[in-house]
Amino acid sequence: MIAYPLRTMRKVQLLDGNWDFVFLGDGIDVESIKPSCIVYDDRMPVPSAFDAYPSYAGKRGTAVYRTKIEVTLGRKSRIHFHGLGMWAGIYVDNQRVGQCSLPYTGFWVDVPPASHRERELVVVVDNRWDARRAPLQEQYYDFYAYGGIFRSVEWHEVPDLSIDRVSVTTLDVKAGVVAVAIKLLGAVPDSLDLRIAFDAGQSVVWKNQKVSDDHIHLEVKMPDPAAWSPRNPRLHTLRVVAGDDDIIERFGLRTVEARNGVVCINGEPQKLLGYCRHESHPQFGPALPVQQLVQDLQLLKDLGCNFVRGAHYPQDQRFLDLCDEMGFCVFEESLGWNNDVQHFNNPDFCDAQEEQTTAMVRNSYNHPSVIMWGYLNEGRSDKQESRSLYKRLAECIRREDGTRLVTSASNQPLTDVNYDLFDVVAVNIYPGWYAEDRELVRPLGEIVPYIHKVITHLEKEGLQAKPLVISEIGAAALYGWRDPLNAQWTEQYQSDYLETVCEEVMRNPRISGLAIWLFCDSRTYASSHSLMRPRTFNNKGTLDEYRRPKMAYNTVKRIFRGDNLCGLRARMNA
Ligand code: ADA
Repeated sequence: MIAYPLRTMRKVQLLDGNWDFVFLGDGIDVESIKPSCIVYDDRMPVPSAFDAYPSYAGKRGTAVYRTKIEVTLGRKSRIHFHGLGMWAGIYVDNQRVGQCSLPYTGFWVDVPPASHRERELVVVVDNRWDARRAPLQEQYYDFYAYGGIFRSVEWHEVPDLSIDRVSVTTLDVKAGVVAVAIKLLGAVPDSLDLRIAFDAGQSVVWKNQKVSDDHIHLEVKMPDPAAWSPRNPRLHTLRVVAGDDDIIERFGLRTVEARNGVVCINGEPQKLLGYCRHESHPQFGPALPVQQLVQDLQLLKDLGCNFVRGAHYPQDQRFLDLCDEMGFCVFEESLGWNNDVQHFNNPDFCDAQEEQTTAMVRNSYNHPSVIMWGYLNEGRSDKQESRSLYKRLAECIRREDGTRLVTSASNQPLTDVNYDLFDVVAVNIYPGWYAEDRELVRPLGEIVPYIHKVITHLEKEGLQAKPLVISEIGAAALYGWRDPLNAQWTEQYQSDYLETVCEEVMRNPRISGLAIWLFCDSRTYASSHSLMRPRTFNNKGTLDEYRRPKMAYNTVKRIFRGDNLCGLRARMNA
């Protein structure tokens, strides 16, 4: 397994490696494909975004990946896809066994047993725009919509009764009391004996546990509890054995709450300082090797960050494991970008939003690093028509998880009609970049007054008890571009811009958090939508796409590493 949870009793084969591959082009009806008729003419690694590879760069159409695997005779199987894009149909031995229309989302596909040992897995992926087939992704979104099997694939052989997932919820940090919800699959009995062990310790038998709605719920006091916090990210494991199956989950003991406008972890105020980050590399697209994930987090640590906003889709579970270990706080969100009334009124879009948001929360539930859920980045939340979907998604998250903060990054900070639905007000603002006064050279003077204007508006709306996170703010700089004007696009302007922003955030206790747009330059659309995006990259990275630091790197680092908590403590205790 590439990430938690682990399994030790079932046979699991990691299918990463080189698969057969063919790109079929743009003329195919994916529903009429017969896997047995496909001729493969290339090889492609899994994971990969095929269109990040030079031979397929910029191509939109249908591509097919194929591999073969030897399994145990007579065993049921489940395939775990950790995430792909934009749409996929999945076939085993020429039979369609599943499909996925939720880019970047981890999901499972059930495979019936067969009377032969060798099984053929074919994944038909399609990266064409199609509002029905893949309603969550649109061409105008400001990040490149790749196609392919972006994340790992695992083949699990499962017994008749298996453990689907286990969710661990902190009830008491000091005493180490947790609620454990075990979700079963398959031949589920009315009651069941379980074995449970924390941190690879002695296992305890829980006899005859009642199953209701495929779940067993326990409240457990664990031995030797240690709290998780960003400064001291202590982790625990929990192993559950049910029949012939087991699962090892990793979790952290911690609480998250919003108190007097401040985000608190275990009752301690936090100033969240960090970046928005795309899963992006010019050579791999969103299929990043673990080495890159670690390097990105090391760079963020060096910058003095404790906060990452995973823009704008469900995160790689390996990345979240690393965030758990390294003490980052994460804002994870489902896929959306500037969606408008035509989306809010489209049942396919709304259902897919709910499906993806539910899957995101379930997949990431046990990561202590995730402290905040979001959705519909920059949707038209100034319009009344947005309310029903915004409300539906907030309710769906709270139904799945009542322990974390709910928000949505808004670019309508003065007119948003949905603030009442959130625990945290998150605003995306670009004063001094998309400047009010288009005649000014270096409009840095717009930044602080605009931040104050937003704060005054929130006070007027009676929202002072909700923490305020600036979930995006930033300026683009072309790597290496220095110029006597020091105007927009220069490294100097970006550095001066982020200096102004960071200093205001550090000195202002009303601001609970900052996620600068953007960690590193990231590939965006290649069509004429990109006329504001030189090189077809979003260039607001503090590092370029190869993670080379721009001038702003040291500026942000100097400021983030200063002290910022005094004001917050006073505010929290007010
Ligand atoms: C928005 C959006 C980002 C990016 C940014 C920008 O706030 O959420 O994805 O497009 O603007 O660079 O303008």
